[in-house]
Amino acid sequence: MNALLALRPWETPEVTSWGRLPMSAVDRRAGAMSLDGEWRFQLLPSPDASLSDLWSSTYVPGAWTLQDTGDLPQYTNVRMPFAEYPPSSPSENPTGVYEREVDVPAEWAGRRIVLQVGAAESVLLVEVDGRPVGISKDSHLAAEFELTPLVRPGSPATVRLTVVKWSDASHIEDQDQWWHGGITRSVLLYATDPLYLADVTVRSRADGELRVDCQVRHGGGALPDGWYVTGHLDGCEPLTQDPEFDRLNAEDERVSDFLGEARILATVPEVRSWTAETPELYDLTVRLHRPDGTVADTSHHRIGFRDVEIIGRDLLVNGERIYIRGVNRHDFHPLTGRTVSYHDMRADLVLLKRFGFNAIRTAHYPNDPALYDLADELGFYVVDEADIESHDHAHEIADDPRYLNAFVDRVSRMVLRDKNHPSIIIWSLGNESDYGANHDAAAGWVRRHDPTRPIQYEGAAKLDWAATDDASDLACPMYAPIEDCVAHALSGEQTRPLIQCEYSHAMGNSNGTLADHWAAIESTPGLQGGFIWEFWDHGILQHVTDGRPAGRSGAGLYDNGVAAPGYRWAYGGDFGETVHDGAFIADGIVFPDRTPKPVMYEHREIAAPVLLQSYRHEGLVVQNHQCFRGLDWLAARWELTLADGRTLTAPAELPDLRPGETAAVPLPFALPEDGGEAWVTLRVTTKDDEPWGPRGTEVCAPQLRLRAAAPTPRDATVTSGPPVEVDAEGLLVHPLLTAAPTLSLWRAPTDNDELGGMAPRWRTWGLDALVRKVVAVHEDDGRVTVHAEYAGTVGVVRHVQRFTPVEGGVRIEESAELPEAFADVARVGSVFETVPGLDLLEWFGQGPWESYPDRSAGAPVGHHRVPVDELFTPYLRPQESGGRHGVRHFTLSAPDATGLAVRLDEPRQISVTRYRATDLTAAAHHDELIPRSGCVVHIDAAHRGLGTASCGPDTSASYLIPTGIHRWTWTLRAL
Ligand code: IPT
Repeated sequence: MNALLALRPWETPEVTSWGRLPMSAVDRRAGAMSLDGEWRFQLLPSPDASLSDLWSSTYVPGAWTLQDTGDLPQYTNVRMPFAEYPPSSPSENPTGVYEREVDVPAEWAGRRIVLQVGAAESVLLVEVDGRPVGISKDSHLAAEFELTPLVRPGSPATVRLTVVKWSDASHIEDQDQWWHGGITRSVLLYATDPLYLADVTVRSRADGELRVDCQVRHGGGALPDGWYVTGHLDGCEPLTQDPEFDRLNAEDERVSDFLGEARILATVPEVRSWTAETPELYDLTVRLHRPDGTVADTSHHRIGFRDVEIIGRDLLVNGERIYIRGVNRHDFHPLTGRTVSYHDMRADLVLLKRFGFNAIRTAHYPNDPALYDLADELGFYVVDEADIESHDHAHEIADDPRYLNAFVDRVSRMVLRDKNHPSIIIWSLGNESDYGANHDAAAGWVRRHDPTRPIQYEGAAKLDWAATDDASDLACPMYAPIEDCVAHALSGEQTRPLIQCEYSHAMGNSNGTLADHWAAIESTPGLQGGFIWEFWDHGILQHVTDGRPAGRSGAGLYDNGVAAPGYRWAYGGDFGETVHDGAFIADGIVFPDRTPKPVMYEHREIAAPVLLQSYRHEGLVVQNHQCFRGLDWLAARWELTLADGRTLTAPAELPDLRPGETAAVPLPFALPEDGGEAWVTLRVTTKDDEPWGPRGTEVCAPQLRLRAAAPTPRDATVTSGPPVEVDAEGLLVHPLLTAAPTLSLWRAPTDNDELGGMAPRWRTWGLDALVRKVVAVHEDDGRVTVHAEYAGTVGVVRHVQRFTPVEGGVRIEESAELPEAFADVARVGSVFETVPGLDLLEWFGQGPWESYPDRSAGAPVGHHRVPVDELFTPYLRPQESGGRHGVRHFTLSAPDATGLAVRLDEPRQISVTRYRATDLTAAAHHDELIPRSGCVVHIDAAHRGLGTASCGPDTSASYLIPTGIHRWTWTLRAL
């Protein structure tokens, strides 16, 4: 038996590693030999099981749970997937054994040889040629082992990596995500000189001050004399070692015999400082020289000069108060799980940049190292979070001395790895692990090692946002109602910045009131933003027939958020798990293929670098809504939208404004007298190529209303045309409709409706199956009035429809009286269905993307046209989708321009889809939906806000539907 296994390290939390090298910020990826690729593989039922002679193969890096090994992904949120208490793990404990031969290059003779395993979950045991090498835990940080005495350059060595899936460590890796097993980041082998740069710590301030601290170790023990370091920073004079701080040479009495230290000090003149808006980076090369001047080791860093500090209750970057327009991001890919490529990470960040995000919390563990390089380069503020979440057993573990070592180990190794990234402005001690002495120990380590950055930990700060003596330098609540945040900021008690670590839960059709959050944040000193939960819908691409994950072969089998026929996006329960948390894993602002959800446009507008503030005295007020940049990187064009269908454009000259400044600019159009309602939009694009978007990429489109609609004259009643026809049930008979307009109070419950408790209530009230009864039908003068009752289980809605013939069609005046028993319903409105063939929706109202009453800030008013099939947003679990807010009129037409036209009495919420609300309610996955050939059209007198009640606050009271009488009027005409 493997000697390492005999120690049962998977049930020993005190053992965080054995034989593992210290973590360091010296990046050895460049120049290393990659061991990625196919490895021999066996999946054992437990770590104690014997190996057989039967090897298969599997790809590294990659989760074995996605590679047809028999072990599948499982999704649980808070609860552990097994019943054992910490530090125990179940006896059925899949254990992957990876093996391959490695040809150690002959030219590495005399060098120090190191194996790096990028990430393995959750316990890694390393052997070379049958000899034990080391152990490591922490599924999201690399582990390095020195192989020098074990391998012979020029000869092959057999490397065996054993990965135990469940362990004491699983109990502190209980994050809200899929459980996988395997080696999820690259494996590599590298060589250094026996004397090497063991660590490099860069401190670079916004005023150009640079300090580089180098640690040097000697593989052979004592440090020889005469070694020195130099540095090179682009655009600067060569950097030399600080003579006052030479701990490399034995003549210096402070020198230690096994650890050398040297320091470089410099001041960079006219430094270009780093911010997320201006990610200015400098290339720093640190060289370790032998006494004869030759170079023994080199370390490259892309550094940024910036300051981060907290003064009072403000978090400042380079002395400026910033806003955190953040998102929580997991390492995720729909085919490869937690294995993500550089290319994919770049695409994530580019997309976020295009939609105005400036911050990332690496929820809930240190991400792939390349993520931070990209954040430095593209410009993001990062909260780097340690791999600690003990959610299910949080209270017990936070003070459990057996886990003390693990807490400090995980936090300190993250800081040691990542400390030189300018993007990282805050360290996070982890997530949802209560608060105990183990956190204080970790915080103490960080405060000593890196006094240049604040620490946050939600679990500490939540006990008292105003405390000053806990492990968190910020109050960083999750899902706090905005009123509570405002009240705290106004209370006079606030002691530290308040930035929500999670807010606006993006599960399904969600993120209601995001704009209201931001209105409060930007008008309340003490509030600085937050991180939306979360970036990804973690849907795994799965074969529908046999439930297997598509794995790496599934590349390209999805488009626009939808899986190809025969595939679907799996969520909890779809791999046959009995213990799971369903679709709670699908709560991102992008689909599993990174297609943006409509909320992204909402965010883009909220985060706009330019705002249109007001329109007065024939002029517009433009504001620079950034913290550091001018507007010179942007180009713009004015657009005037008139109700009569015209859209005029004019070139725009953006004023020269510093951050926060405003300027009045003349209205670029003479407003036509006759145009009715009028809106001006500033279409803002990038002026030049940006690293995240080519020249001409739309950045925002702020809009202002210039003129309100004049009251529309009523269409004259006609008596000569065809009479209005209703059937025996009092239902309108119309050649273009296959289902007459009836009253609807039901929407296919959103995840917020379900988990927030509204939908269960609506079902109890019978709103999904109201029983309609005609009470009376009157005809007078060509008009028909139908009185009906819609009965639920606890109340009856009286509904009146009055049909009046008008030129070319019919006017429909409706009223519905909602009894007190139906307080807070999903919608009040009409629903009807059309004949097939009407495949294009054109409307005047907000768009073009989906919008709802409490999520409509990012959808400008305009004349929009979208094919019906593209109106629907394919949320993973089907639900209310595809709504358009503020619609004044619309047409639904066939290619030959026939069809129907609807004019509304005032801007209303509508939706046009291929699905009835009941179709959507009945389906669990998008692929189960069968589109109807006609359109299902909803016109709502009132539509409830979306809120975020699946995890966090519901919508606010102003977006709820009052009881009492609702009235709405619309006309229906044939085109
Ligand atoms: C919170 C978690 O921190 C996050 O990981 C995720 O689970 C999120 O909620 C919901 O999706 S914890 C929650 C119980 C408030």
